[in-house]
Amino acid sequence: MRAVELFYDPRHAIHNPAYELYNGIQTPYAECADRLEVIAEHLQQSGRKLRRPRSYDISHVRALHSAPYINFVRETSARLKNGETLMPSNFIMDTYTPITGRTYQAARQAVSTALTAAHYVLSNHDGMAYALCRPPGHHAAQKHSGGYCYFNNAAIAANYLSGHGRIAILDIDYHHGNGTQELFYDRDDVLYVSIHADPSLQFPYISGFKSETGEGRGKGFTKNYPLPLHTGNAQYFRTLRRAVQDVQNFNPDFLVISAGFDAHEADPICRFDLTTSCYADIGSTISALNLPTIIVQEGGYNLKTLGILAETFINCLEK
Ligand code: Q9C
Ligand code: ZN
Repeated sequence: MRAVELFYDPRHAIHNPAYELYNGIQTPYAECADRLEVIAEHLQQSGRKLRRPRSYDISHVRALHSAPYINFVRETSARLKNGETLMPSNFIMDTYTPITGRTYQAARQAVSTALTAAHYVLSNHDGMAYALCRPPGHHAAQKHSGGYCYFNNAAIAANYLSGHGRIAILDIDYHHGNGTQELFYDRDDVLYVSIHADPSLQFPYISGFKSETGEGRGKGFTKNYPLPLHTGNAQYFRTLRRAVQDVQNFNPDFLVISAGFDAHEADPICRFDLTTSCYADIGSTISALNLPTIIVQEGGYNLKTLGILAETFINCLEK
């Protein structure tokens, strides 16, 4: 049995925008602080210890995100008063990713949580570490962001680990991780494999098609598995087996999982039909790869099911 260390920073809750815009109408913010709170509480109640992450300096963020984009998030946060929300029109590609006075700080802490998990597996090769990150990250690209994300936690952790070996990123969030794909598109030392909803119908719309396979040295090191709406356990699991085969063929030294729970049937903003048992199978399949692995929290929006999904997934990772 390989234990999963959990890293969690309660200060994620300082980023809590009041609304997102959907077709121009203000709707409650789906990527709310309670998402991580219900996961953390559930895991603690089932007897698990949550460890505090350490802080990392800005150089890790600068390694992947452009200075103008980082400055935009920092300066915008700095000039907003408590309770003020700005729906940015520059640098942010949608109306789901507002900035508040505390967004920059929370986004930096989420990066630190992912880096702490990466640091843990560097010194514990048999171990696994789960970064309970919020805000999520996989839609954050070099020069802009969107989809509730600001800095790309998983990509920054992967880039840090890439100083120590070959990295495979497996993204099981319902949405394509356009930011992660873009950041490693021309690299052959970081494989990006994603299973997600057909982007011609679902966010982020612009990427995640099968034809996108990388460029230059990175050709062949991006793999996309778009699936139709209402994909169920059987089709998902068949696809997961293929994705895992890609990971094995690459022969990585470290594995980074971008873990969204939004492909579950009860997710309020997504449209796959996976049941809870599918997350058990995903956990077991990842565990069987037997690699030093970090899990980075991405999406998942049903407050009633998130706790049990995280617990199920972690239990099977440990088997
Ligand atoms: N009102 C992540 O899962 N679309 N981001 C919202 C529903 C945006 C998802 C539309 C989806 C972004 C990390
Ligand atoms: Zn998602």
